[in-house]
Parts: sequence; structure tokens; C-alpha cells
Amino acid sequence: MNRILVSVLMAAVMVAGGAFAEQKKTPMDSNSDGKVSKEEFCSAREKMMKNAGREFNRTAVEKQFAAKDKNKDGFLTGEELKGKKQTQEKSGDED
Ligand SMILES: [Ca+2]
Ligand SMILES: [Ca+2]
Repeated sequence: MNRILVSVLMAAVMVAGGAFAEQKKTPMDSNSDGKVSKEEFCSAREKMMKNAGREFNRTAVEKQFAAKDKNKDGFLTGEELKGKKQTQEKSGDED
């Protein structure tokens, strides 16, 4: 009986894993090389801030970039970009 449940779970895990492995294009990655450079990150942020009618603070953005760039290679890749949905949208005390 449980064998069906197990195989359903296995299938679900495999599907989830496959979806995960699939490269999602990041809007920040303007040259589509699969990673976001500091320049791309800054200009994306700048655009975002301007759209929101807020002042762009490059120093703060570079700090955010450095915080995300866990392996310090100067680029944000998939793993590092996953932490995207943090509370930074509502921060505003760091400016
Ligand atoms: Ca790029
Ligand atoms: Ca990195």
C-alpha cells in the first residue's frame, strides 16, 4: 500500500529537483550570462529605486551585493540570488 505513496513522493521530489535545476533567467542579468555582476546589480537596483521614486544609494547597493556574494567572486549566481526575497524591500533604515 505504502509503496504507491513512496513512489508518488519520489516522483514529486524528482520533479521538484528538475524544476530547481532549470535555469531561471534573472531580470537583473542583462547580458544573460547566467550571473549578475555588480554593475548589473547596481543598475537593476538603480532602475528599481527610480521607479519607486527613491534615491539610489550606490554604496548601500554595493554593500547588499557584497552580502549576497557569498563566495566573493564578484558575481551573483543562482544559489546566491535565491536569497533575493529577503526583507530588503522594506528596510530603509540602512540608507
Ligand atoms: Ca550578467
Ligand atoms: Ca558569487
